[in-house]
Amino acid sequence: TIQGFIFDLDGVLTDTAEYHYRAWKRLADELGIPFTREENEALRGIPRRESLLLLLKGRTYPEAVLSELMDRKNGYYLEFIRELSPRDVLPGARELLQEIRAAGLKTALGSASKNAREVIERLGIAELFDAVADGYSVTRQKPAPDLFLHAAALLNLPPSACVVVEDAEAGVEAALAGGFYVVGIGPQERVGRAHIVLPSLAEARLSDLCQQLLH
Ligand code: B16
Ligand code: MG
Repeated sequence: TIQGFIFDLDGVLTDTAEYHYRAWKRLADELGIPFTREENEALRGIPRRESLLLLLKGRTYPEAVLSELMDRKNGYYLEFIRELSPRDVLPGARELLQEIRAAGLKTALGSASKNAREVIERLGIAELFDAVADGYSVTRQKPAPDLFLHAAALLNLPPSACVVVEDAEAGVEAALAGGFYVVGIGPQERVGRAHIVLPSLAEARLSDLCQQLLH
């Protein structure tokens, strides 16, 4: 039986991908590296350092420069997310979180972002989580299952009793590798390996999800 839900943040509960894009774009412009919205899609769910390396397209820099570039991008990102408010929670997300808690099940965040706590505070949904696993929680990133296993451990639940909700291919793979039920948010080409695929959380109801996952 299902006793907990672990939610990815960017792309599932809110669309911070747009702000990540604008911040990376600004950095890329400063470096004279072409970077499009389409290329940004490849950074979905990918941690900061790996994202930078993808953006650099094989250009190499000393470690100290890489650190400075990551800090610079994060500074731009922090400027953008200052504008986040409860209106930026994606349709259906808050309602589903509330429904899960009202049913007596547990909720956790499972995000690769080091800014995850700040984002959920600004969205006004921080108090809807029993636990937070973020970019500081584990070393091995998605598609390794570590982040979700950490979140499940914080909830005191085995993976087999938890559902992971993810929008990124690497996140779906991470959840499958950990032995979780997986709900994929987005196109079949990206999250088709999940047990259930939905376009968004807009119509998602707890009873339907559980029924479809356990059938
Ligand atoms: P930060 P998620 C991910 O969030 C984003 O999708 C990805 O674009 C970003 O690079 C990553 O977090 C790290 O974010 O730079 O804030 O630590 O989808 O795992 O919630
Ligand atoms: Mg995501």
